[in-house]
Amino acid sequence: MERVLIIGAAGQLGSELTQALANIYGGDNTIATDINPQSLEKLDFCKTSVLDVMDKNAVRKLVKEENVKQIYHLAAVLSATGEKNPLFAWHLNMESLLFILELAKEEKLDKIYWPSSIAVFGPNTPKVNTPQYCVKEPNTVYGISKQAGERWCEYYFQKFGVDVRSLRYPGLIGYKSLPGGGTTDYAVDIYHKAIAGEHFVSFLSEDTYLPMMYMPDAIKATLDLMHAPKEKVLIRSSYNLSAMTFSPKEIFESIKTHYPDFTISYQPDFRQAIADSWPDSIDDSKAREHWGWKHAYDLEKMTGDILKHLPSYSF
Ligand code: AKB
Repeated sequence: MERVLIIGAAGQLGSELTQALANIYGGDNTIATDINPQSLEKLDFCKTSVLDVMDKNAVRKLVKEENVKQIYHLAAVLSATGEKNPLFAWHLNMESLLFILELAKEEKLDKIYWPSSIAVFGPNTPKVNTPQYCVKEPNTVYGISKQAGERWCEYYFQKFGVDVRSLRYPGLIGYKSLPGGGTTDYAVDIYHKAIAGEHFVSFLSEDTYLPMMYMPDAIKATLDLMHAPKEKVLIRSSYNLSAMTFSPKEIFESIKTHYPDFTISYQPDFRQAIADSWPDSIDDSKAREHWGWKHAYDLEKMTGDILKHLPSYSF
């Protein structure tokens, strides 16, 4: 079995993807790394190591010593956090990707996974059913770094044959980790407030529609893409990916059917402008055509599943 390295394994996507990878490759062949030692404790089903992706020597050493063949590079500063420290976000998001791509080239690694985002789109992008190919003028540092990252991925594939694969995730919603500094993370927090019996204050207005996806679908899409035969992966920048779209009002209403006393109010802040620059919905027909992508969860099904599991989930 190939050795798989996950960088940023304890994050929102990482913790669930790491479990799925360990199920496939085995705990001994799955190496979960994160900069935060404590956060690795919950990943005791596989090998773990504290790692700062900016420490190039340490990453290279680990890859060589452990005979790593695939890297899932998930460490990144997300949209809302990025706006608070743009230069740091650019530095971390870009430098780390370029280094991993170089390492993949030098060490002839088998495959690299790197997540992109709907943040690559901007205010001049068509908002509804946003196509794979269209104007992209992102106006957040996170979006700019993802757009540049996509170009670098395609470049390394075309010039050096690095087998790098990527998805433009919509907002990801899971109950196994806490919100992580993203604009779409209100849709994670809202479930926690509902089960705690608290009032929810939304930082987006009631009618702000954003593309969203439940974590099991995101994990499935990632693994489907990574396991697709090379010749089926025809887009080497990043694939549009979609499951559902809803507004804060609609997710609130879906929760209210289970928690009738739940209440919400709206106080848009700086994240409203970020959300307004992103699409309402995404056309992911290329992913469906090329490697058979199909989602399973809509809003109602996701809410039912989260409210069934979150109350007894321990962090
Ligand atoms: C964010 O909100 O920053 C992320 C994303 C859409 O990439 N969840």
